[in-house]
Amino acid sequence: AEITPKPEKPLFITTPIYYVNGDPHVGHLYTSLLADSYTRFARLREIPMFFLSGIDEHGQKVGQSAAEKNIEPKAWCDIMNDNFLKFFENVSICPDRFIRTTDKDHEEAVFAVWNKLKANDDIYKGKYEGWYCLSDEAFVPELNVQDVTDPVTGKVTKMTIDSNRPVEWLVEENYMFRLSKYQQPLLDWIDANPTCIVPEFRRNEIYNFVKSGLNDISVSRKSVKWGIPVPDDPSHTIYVWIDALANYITAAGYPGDIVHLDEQHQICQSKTKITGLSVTKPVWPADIQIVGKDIIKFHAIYWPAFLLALNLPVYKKLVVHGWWTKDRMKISKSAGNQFEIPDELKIIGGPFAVDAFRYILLKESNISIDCDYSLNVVKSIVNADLADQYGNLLLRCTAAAINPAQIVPVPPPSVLDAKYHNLVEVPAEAPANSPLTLEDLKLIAKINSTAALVDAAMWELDTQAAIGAICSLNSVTNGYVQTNEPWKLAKQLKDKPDNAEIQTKLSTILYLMIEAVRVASTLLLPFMPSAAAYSLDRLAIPAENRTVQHCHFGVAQPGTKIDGKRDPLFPKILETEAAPKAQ
Ligand code: ME8
Repeated sequence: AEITPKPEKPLFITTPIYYVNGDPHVGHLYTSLLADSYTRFARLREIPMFFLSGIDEHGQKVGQSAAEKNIEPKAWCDIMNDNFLKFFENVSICPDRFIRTTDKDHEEAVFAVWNKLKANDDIYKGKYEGWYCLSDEAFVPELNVQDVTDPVTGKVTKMTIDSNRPVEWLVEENYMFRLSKYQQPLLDWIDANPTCIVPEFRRNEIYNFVKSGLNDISVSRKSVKWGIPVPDDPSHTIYVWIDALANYITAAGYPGDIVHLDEQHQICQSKTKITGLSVTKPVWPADIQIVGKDIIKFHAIYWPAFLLALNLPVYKKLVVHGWWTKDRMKISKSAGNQFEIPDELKIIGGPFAVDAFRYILLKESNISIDCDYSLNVVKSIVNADLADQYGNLLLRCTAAAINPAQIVPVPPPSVLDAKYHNLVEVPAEAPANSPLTLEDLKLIAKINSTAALVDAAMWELDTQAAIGAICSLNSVTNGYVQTNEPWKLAKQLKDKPDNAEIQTKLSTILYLMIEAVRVASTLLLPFMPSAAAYSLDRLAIPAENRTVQHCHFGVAQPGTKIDGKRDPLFPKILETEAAPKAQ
């Protein structure tokens, strides 16, 4: 398979901006990891990227959290901003801009959005009377509300059917947005863009929902003080979802179209920073907007409608993923079933626990499913993929018992022939006049075909398939090492140092192993940035050779000194460590 061609403009990728009514948890981490690994992969392909994430600071929900702590809302948001930044940095998530909805340029963009909608008569003054769900910060139609009886107290509460959260009756004079006017334009947009919402079943859901009819929505709140005031009518604040969704165009420079970045917007200044960003071309429309399925309606209906009303192009693709669950229940702040990530990192242990954790989340889930988190999952992935396979392969390439010279070995020139750089189909017979066997060619073909598989999968944000392709390379390499038993050859060579045949065989096998581990490590950089870079350091691969372009056989420089330390990358998790904690 060919590698997908490079796009013309910088790719703009976004995550939702997270509410600061509680600390970040694994759900936020997962969405951000999808964006971070995609960005890192694109950069390995030398594609310019603009990665945006941030926090959603306004609204009743955040305002209440601050009130409960007896802190001014802005001061509370400052504390939470630091928590989120630290969290991101600790897990090597490096957006180019980390936006806050209290940022000055955002407030100006929101004013501009409001004024334009108002000037176009898309906003009018009306009255909202109906249900409001505080947890979702959403107005809820009657059809989506049900009575839920508490089995113990017998108390009846009105709850949303979708998210199973309480609602309250709200009567307010509000500004309304003419969503109904955009029903047909939305249907036309979905019709014309087969991949505007993925997975496809979500696109179908949205299409049917829009088709069934859209009501105008309330876009201001009178009773909420913690928000951006409505221009010329400060007795209202702008509904938190208009404010929040606009963040994506604020970062793109709205009402202009050029990205402005200053120091305070950037995080990960330390060792984890990926690359400096220079954006001189407009980045809007966003190429990929990633969200969880809980907020699909806001992103697949309201947001495109606002964009159409603003006369801006709609994003190219909305990627909607499922939930991380614990015992099949969505992990969330309100359910209180989130776990402490540092505890999980302790269980994983070793110098690269963060990398292992990133790898686990990205391998175990894909965007179409809900995924249950458990210690068994953690244990099996760490032990099988990372300790037994990948980590062990690195040790074997660099171990003195197999590689006593501690160099990238020097195989005969015929092994390094350029014709093997692109070999992906194994010929029927082994080549004449070459030490390469059919087994060797199979491994070379595997090395050469893995990058294209990872590339194709990452383009679809299928981290599970991308990591699966790398695992498959590692597994083939492992099989190759088991079959060829290079440690035996090394032992024989110790006894007969002048035996040219053994020498050739060992150097060829070892060279192939190093090439396989080098390519696997390069392709693992997006998922495990520190561990993979460490492996490449051990193999003395220069920084300029750590790109997708170099993910083919024949790149490692024979004779280069390597680093044969013996510490394992990923210690195995023992049975006792993974046992469920005592109640
Ligand atoms: O909704 N599994 O913020 P939020 C997977 N501020 N992903 C999860 C998850 C889980 N259990 N829990 C949360 C908001 N997420 C708004 C967004 S955007 C303009 C405004 C992730 O803090 C997932 O991406 O409730 C979900 O959509 C998002 O966090 C919700 O974060």
